[in-house]
Amino acid sequence: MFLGPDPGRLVPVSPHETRPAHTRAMPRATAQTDLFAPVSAPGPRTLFDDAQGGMRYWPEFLPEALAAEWFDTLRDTVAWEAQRRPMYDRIVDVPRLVASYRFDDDAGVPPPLVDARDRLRAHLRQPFNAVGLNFYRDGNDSVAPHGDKMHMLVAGHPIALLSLGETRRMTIRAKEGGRSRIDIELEPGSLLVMSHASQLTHEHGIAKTREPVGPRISLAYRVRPPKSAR
Ligand SMILES: O=C(O)CCC(=O)C(=O)O
Repeated sequence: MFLGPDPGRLVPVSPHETRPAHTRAMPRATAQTDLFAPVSAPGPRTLFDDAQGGMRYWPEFLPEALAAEWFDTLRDTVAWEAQRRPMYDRIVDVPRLVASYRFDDDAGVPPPLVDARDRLRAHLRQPFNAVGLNFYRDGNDSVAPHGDKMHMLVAGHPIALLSLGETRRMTIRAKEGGRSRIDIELEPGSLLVMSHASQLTHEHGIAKTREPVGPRISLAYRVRPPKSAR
């Protein structure tokens, strides 16, 4: 359910939509969206719906002080990697730092990632077993529009994105049907949940910005297939 006015600055945009965001009706949740039913935090706001829950946003999933503490700890303790990847005929820098962990056991995993996993497992009732981290150092860092690689996800389980540090804008676009667009400001302590199905129908990305913006860390929790199955 989405109730305006919009304190989280959620800005759904469609080529045919002229009404202010807070006056627009949003799709009703289906019975199946109870899969994502919260047990604690208020909300969520529905960005769009599908048979597996669509995309939903909880602006204050984590207390502010805890989000700030986790940001500092992860910035200082994670072994961040600067990656390079082929693009056309060149090798280019991935425009952010990355890291990842699997929860086969919790040894060597920074405690905030285990705490966040446990909160998300309880909140969403999903068996998250892996987390990918992104560190956007400033407005020059970004992630190109994409959907997650389906063969690296267990079907039916959502992806949960926790945001720490500075707010950055994510743009979500439908792949077909007019490429309608949603811009959402991912605030510190917020949670964005994307259904498995939505990775086929929509792309999400964070563009570079010229606005002065400090660092942000995102934690993307997923249900990955067993390693032997890859
Ligand atoms: O930083 C974010 O919130 C998005 C990260 C993302 O799209 C990804 O890890 O695939």
